[in-house]
This record gives sequence, C-alpha cells and structure tokens, in this order.
Amino acid sequence: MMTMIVMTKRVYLAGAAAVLVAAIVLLATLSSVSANAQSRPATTPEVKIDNFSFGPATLTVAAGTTVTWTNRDDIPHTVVSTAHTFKSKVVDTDEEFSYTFTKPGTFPYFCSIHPKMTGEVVVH
Ligand SMILES: [Cu+2]
Repeated sequence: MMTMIVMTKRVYLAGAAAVLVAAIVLLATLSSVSANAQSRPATTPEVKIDNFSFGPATLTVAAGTTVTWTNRDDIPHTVVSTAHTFKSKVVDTDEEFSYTFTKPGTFPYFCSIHPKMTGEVVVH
C-alpha cells in the first residue's frame, strides 16, 4: 500500500516535470522568434517612442527608406534632427511622424521637449 502511494507520486512528479520542460522549450522558441523579428532593421523602418526613449536608439536603413516614428508614450514628444535635416511637429500619443532619408550618412536626432531623449538613423 505504502509503495503504491510512493510510485503514484513519482509518476505524478515525472508528469509535472515533463510539462515544465515542455513549457520552457515553448518559451525559448517564442523568445527566439521575437528576437529574430527585431534584428531585421531593413524590413521595419520604424522607431517606437515609449517611456521617454526612442527604440531602437540606432536604426540602420538603406537610402530611400521612409522611417516612421510612432509615439506610444502617454505624453507628447518631437523628433528633431540635430543638423536640422528634419523636424516633426509635436507628436501626440499614437500619432506618427515620417521622413524619407535620401542621402547616406548618420542622422542624430532628439526630442526638443525632452532633449535627453536622443537617437540616430544611419543611412547607407
Ligand atoms: Cu519627448
């Protein structure tokens, strides 16, 4: 009687461990998929503004690419080129600003409302 209870418990534990391993494998697969999606800058010429920062801080695109900044923060921001190449109006929550980069170079920019917010677009 006692051994049966112990064995049942072991079987249960083995089942729980298998479920746990399956969950970990699934999570690892999911996170590697999303990591791959983020490492393709050419297909996503988009900068997300959130929590007082530009993401990605450095975006690399080919000449002729239109980059879109989207404000996902709950306060307004701007996108202003340090060299005055481009300058957005105030971008409110969920609004966008787009600029087409025609020439190669490095284009640093900042938010004129919060100058500590900086980013750059590298065009090649
Ligand atoms: Cu700002």
